[in-house]
Amino acid sequence: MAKQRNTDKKSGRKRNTRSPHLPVSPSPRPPISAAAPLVAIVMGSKSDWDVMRHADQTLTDFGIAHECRVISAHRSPALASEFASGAEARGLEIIIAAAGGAAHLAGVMAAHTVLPVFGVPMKSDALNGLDSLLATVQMPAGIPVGTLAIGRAGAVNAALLAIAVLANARPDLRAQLKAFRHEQDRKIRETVLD
Ligand code: RP5
Repeated sequence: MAKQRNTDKKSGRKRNTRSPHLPVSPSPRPPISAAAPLVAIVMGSKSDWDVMRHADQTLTDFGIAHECRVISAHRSPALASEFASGAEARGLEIIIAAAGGAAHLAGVMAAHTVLPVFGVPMKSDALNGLDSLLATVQMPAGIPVGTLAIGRAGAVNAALLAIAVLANARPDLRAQLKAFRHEQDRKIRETVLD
């Protein structure tokens, strides 16, 4: 990637180096593009990546520092617990967890951290993702998981929801999110059917 100027020539304000058109807010919160990831996208298997890459892309489009990795609640339970327990200390603010079938990953993440956890149920071969949806959404009271739609829509919306949460304390990000909504609205209004 080409090196970009970190300061806006006109205003003299620091630039967001991942989204160069956005000035970095002088917010006490870490800047959106801090080297340390603000959002983690974890998934139970590499087979989930084709869907979860849409969450990755959405966060990238908004210039959010994030990390993506495979962690299984069943196949690597110690790693799952270790990752979630250490997430807050590493500066993460939100965890997006995707899993299919007996989809316990989001719940296990939530059990080990007070950070917001958003679950994305993966479409399964056996039950088309209904199993994943119910396993993710039916958390007992006390340990919340915000559950999104099955598959790609859930992956994109988990990222957008994470952005909405981060935007509460980051005015520039909120403006970016509003511009995104405005653009969607414009496209719908301008849609012409043959
Ligand atoms: C879950 O089991 C994963 O999240 C994935 O959706 C599903 C199937 O995993 P693989 O057998 O494809 O690795 O743990």
